Amino acid sequence: MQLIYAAASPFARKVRVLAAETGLLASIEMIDTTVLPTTLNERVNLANPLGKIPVLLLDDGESLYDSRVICEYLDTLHQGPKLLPGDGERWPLLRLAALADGLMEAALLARYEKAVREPQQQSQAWLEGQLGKVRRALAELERQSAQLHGLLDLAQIGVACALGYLDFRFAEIDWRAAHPALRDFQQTFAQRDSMLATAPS
Ligand code: 99T
Repeated sequence: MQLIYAAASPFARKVRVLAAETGLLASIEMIDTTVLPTTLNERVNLANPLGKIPVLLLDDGESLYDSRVICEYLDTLHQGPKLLPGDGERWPLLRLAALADGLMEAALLARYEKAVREPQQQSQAWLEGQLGKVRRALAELERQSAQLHGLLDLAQIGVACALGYLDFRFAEIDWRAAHPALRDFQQTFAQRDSMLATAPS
């Protein structure tokens, strides 16, 4: 298998952390790339018509996207404890993972607004709208932080990658001050080898 990824992508980081945590890293060749909504990337477009990464290229020529699907697929390939349980815990966990993904998506749209659009095209209302989603997601993650303890699961990985993305692209947002439970969670989680090895730079 091959994973098309970018070091800056929190979505790809989720997959890379999951692969490391489940012992699958050795079976995945990592292919580093760069993507922007305004630039064609033929290799990515061929594998994913949406032109987004991560994309997992399977040995039979098929590809899998997006990060949620790839994570769920990889979770079927290892023998260890599953990161996406099949029982009653599944739905709250998936909702928490979706909240973390949504935080990343809103932050990414704000990032693109600032980094990709010309200054005269940028919309303050758009930026404020996306950052409002980030703020509300943080508040809800803080409220649900008790769910982040226990055996490793996909929600923990997603939340850690979302918070890491804020630190990477939005260092000016001091999310730790108002979210002490998330701060404590991240302080511990970010020390895992899988997180240290995938920290964006
Ligand atoms: O939107 C584009 O055309 C290119 N952007 C991407 O491919 C981003 C890279 S993060 N990935 C996604 O939006 C994937 C979202 C999808 N739902 C998933 O995989 O879960 C780049 C971050 C940065 O550079 O700051």
